[in-house]
Amino acid sequence: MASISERTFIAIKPDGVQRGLVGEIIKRFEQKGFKLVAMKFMHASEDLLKEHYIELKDRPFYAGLIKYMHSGPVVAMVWEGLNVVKTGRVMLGETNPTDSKPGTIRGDFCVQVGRNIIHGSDSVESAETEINLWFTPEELVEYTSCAHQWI
Ligand code: DAT
Ligand code: MG
Repeated sequence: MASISERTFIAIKPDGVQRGLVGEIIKRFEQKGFKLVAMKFMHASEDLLKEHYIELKDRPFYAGLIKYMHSGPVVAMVWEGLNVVKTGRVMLGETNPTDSKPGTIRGDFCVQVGRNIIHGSDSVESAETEINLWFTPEELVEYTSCAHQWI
């Protein structure tokens, strides 16, 4: 059943940070009506990134993907709201920016799959796994958004 407290893990990748897209990306999630639950700016360790992308470990691009993700700081976030996992993926666009429609984050701001600026969980289950991997329970901030009743 759809839950208003569904959560997803979103990360702005090193190219998104370096290209000055942090504010633009956060703005889109705020304006859509999702609630920010956690956020940290960090240089992720290779171990963390390898675990995060463990399901892709046998793909030919895995090593390059880890190197890219480790090449600079990222912004790791948890966003909450009704259908946030699915809607978040729609907001991101397709994995390959070539297939991403204008209006999506990847459709608007990037051109190639190996530099696609943002990560978003692809299911409620993977969101839970990723949130637990990137954040401690104490880092998930509890508060009531004053916009909640209007959204
Ligand atoms: P997504 O990030 O849309 O969930 P994914 O989980 O299949 O896509 O892959 C994770 C990341 O790996 C993706 O954002 C970019 C990179 N990637 C995927 N397919 C690739 C490919 N064919 N060549 C290079 N990088 C690829
Ligand atoms: Mg994925």
